[in-house]
Amino acid sequence: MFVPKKLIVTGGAGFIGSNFVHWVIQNVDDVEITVLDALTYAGNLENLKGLPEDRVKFVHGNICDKGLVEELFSRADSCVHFAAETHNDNSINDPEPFVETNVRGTYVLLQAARRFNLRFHHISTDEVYGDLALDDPNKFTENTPYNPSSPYSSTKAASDMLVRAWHRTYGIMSTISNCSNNYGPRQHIEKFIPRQITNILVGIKPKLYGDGLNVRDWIHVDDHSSAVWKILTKGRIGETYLVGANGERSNKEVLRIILSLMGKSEDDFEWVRDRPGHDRRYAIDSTKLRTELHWNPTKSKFEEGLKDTISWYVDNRSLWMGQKDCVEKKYSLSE
Ligand code: NAD
Ligand code: TDX
Repeated sequence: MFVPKKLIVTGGAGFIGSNFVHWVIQNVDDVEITVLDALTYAGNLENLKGLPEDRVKFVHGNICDKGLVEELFSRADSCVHFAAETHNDNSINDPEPFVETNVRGTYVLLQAARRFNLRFHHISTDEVYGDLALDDPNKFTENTPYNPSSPYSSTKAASDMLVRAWHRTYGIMSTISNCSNNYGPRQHIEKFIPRQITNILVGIKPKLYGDGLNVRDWIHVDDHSSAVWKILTKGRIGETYLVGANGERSNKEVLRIILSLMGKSEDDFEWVRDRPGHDRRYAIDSTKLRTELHWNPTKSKFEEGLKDTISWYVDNRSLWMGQKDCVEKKYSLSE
């Protein structure tokens, strides 16, 4: 078992990274965290509010900055790498930052992990496997061939390949996890669930792409965090673990639940143009993680999780209100 004492969390001011830092501080003693985050449009220092200053330090910087990364890695024993450009729609409009951060940024971190012999956990996505037909009885497993569809998922696939090669060639102490769609507090309002919740709150109709039948496999962000901690501390070096909570739902189904929980008619939404290259369905088989590392999700009641998530956006308007106009203006150019 590996016991992290000085952990670097890249992208820790974003959605999943910040929830992971909160989760670790609540659940683990004796570990100090340094968050390295460039505070792009997706990062927000408010996401780290309330954390103890003696255990969590924030460094404003870019993962592509080799000097800074080496300085931080020289004083740490481990790194969980969340930092990325993460939104598919943005990657279709402008792929360049995706190549820079997701591919080159991961390369810079790997070189530093190699030099300072850090335990390195790479956060990735189920999207690297492409998509499944709605009636396909199979789910993604660790052995599914890579087949990414979008500029976003192709750069995540490339970063996974770098991690695998750096393990095999240089022997770095790495693991990879590929997780399904996360939901919960602190997610950027460009993403599906928070976009629809905040649309309803400001009086805009929710927007459904295509025919609304695309399926995503939803997992609560806290369950992702507990899985990452298991893999970081108990995972076998060089291995990949898929993370999922059997949460398959069509987009239309999810939107109807949100509308109903927010006291609206389930049909009170608008159809908009489909995303180019839109993946049809994702589904994760997480048997390896469950049997080998005895991980189980504890927040599988989707309606309950959604209810809490809606409350969070209602209670934290000041965190997203300033961005709402800008996000919707951007969408209106392509919808
Ligand atoms: P996010 O967009 O909310 O946050 C990304 C964070 O990374 C931000 O704080 C941003 O400022 C930071 N960042 C971006 N470029 C950087 C750079 N060059 N240097 C330093 N920091 C930089 O993303 P998220 O949804 O929390 O996703 C986190 C990770 O999880 C990503 O690697 C993503 O691919 C993966 N993932 C996400 C999901 C999901 O459903 N959101 C599912 C599976 C995997
Ligand atoms: O307004 C919308 N209407 C809509 O129907 C938006 C923003 C999305 N959608 C659809 C597209 C997808 O089928 O909802 C689904 C979810 O969309 P996103 O929130 O953009 O997520 P997705 O493209 O599935 O990717 C997410 O999960 C995997 C994350 O953004 C990635 O970072 C992660 O790797």
